[in-house]
Amino acid sequence: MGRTRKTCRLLQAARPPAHWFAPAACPGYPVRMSRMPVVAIVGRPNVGKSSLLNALAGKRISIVQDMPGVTRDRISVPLRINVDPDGGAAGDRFIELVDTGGYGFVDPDALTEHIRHQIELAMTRADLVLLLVDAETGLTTADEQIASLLRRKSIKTLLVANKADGPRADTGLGDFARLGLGTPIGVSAINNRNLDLVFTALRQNLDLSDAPHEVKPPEMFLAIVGKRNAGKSTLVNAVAQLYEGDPERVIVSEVPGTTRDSVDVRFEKDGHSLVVIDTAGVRKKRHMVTNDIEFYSFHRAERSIRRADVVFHLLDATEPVSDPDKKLAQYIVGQFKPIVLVVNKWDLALARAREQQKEGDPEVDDTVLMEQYREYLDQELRHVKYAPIAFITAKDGRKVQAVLDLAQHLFKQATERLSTARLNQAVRQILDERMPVTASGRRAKVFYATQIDTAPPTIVLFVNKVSYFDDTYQRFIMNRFREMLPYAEVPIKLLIRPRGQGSRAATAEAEAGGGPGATVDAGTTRPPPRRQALRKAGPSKGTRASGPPRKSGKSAGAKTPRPKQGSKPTAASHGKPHAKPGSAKPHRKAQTPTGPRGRRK
Ligand SMILES: Nc1nc2c(ncn2[C@@H]2O[C@H](COP(=O)(O)OP(=O)(O)OP(=O)(O)O)[C@@H](O)[C@H]2O)c(=O)[nH]1
Ligand SMILES: [Mg+2]
Repeated sequence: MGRTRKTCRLLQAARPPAHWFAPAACPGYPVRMSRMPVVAIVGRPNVGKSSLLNALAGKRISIVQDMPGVTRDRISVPLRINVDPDGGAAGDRFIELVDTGGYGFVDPDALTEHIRHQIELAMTRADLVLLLVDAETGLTTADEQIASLLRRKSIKTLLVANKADGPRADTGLGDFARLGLGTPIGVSAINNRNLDLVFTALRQNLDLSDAPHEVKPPEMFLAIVGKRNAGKSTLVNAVAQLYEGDPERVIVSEVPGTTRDSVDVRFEKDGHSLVVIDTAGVRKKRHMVTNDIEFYSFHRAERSIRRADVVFHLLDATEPVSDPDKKLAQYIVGQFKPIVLVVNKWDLALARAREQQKEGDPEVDDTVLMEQYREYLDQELRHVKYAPIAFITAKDGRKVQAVLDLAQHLFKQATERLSTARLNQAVRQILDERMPVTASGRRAKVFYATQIDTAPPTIVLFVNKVSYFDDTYQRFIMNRFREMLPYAEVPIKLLIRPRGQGSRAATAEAEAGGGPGATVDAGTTRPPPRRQALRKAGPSKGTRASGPPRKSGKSAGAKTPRPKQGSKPTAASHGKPHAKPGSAKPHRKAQTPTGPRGRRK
């Protein structure tokens, strides 16, 4: 499958098309959760800030580990506070609760300054800070330093002492009054002790009159995944710069493994919202098992993929595609998520190619270099050939809006629902082009096709015998679906079912994550409405029983020769074009310029 012309146009567009998620008219104006009062949890390392955030939110949002320095970025979550004395839903108000890194933590990865800067950003942007201290350890100099910093900056602060697991612990809390912030509320985040007192204090200390009554679920979750140092956080910051004028939303550094937790960053515009999820970078599993945090980070990254509507797989243009990249792409495909292969650091790739140019060589051409890189990716990531490829320079925000538009475009594709008539027409045409070959020579029949779900588009074919539709033939159907239906660049889930197995059972299976060819108990057996096979088996005039699809009609010329194997490193990865600029063969072409792809919005 080739990337469509529409996609290319989107990526090359100097000005992105106007749509709901255009950048704020007034960059710099904070639009994210704008009316939500912000409460930041601040404290020295390992006092239980993430545990408190999780306990208040009632969900595991932040990674909790019994060691300092786990949280680095600002992790934020909307928190519901009820202001109705009877607890009625009309009294719901929402605030933004922010978890921060440990203040004063000396990070072994030389990120101390970055972490401190993020904490200070959280403090200064908050309407209220919860200064968290440790009731077990008692008052420390570090607590005093933070309290004095908050006082100096005139930040409204509420003192909370964690690890006060019972009334006995409360007796020692008076000592913390020396911080000049009154006696702390003694809580236990892990035992949910006295959380109601924290909620009461929040109600008393925040102006909730303007706080929103509800937080609508975002319209799209966009996960950014990839190897360590590929530039994921840089891309998140580029988006934050675009929409909020905030280029420092998450920590960026050349230290591999900077991001540990998955960080949801919510952007809002005109009542529409998007959540971009920054994730921890992946690397070879054998390097990871020794380290608990990395293990959690990796699983949180995988979870982010499962939560996402669209996934950006970031690739570093200066590095070859490696095993973790392939496994990651496989995982994304296995989850049936629309994926964009986002090639980042294109500035460096181009600069490198130019540096390595020899005298007399033709000028390095950006477009040719991209074409070569596309070919390289087609070879390296064969199972995601349908995925669009985008080239960006996250560091300076180049093509960032275009790639966001592309995400939205894929989201629309994945959520498109087709009429049964249109689907059956497509299936009929596919069967006309090529029938399954059966070992027994018996006729394969499709009685009926129906779409039972979107995101991923899930199509069930009711057939006379499932085994007649082997993997090769299913791949053929999928490829043809991609050409004929408006799902050119997103994964499609195809289920082959025996006639009589009702679509409700198939739906149940789809929900349970059953893959193509999996069987379900035929509990519900609503007969398909059409008894007649869509196409009578056996080759008929103008059809072939086996072999490659005919080059007929719109599919003519559909197949583009596969790039040669083994022509490994790309122009971009090693700065050396593997074909002379200008000689790059055109990449697989859009199959049907006037077909469904051309018709896509
Ligand atoms: N030249 C150039 N450098 C970039 C670009 N994007 C990111 N970088 C640099 O690459 C390094 C890593 O960037 P990060 O955004 O922290 O990478 P990450 O993928 O979030 O890394 P981890 O969180 O460690 O997995 C930083 O030094 C960035 O400045 C780019 O488009 N061009
Ligand atoms: Mg990062």
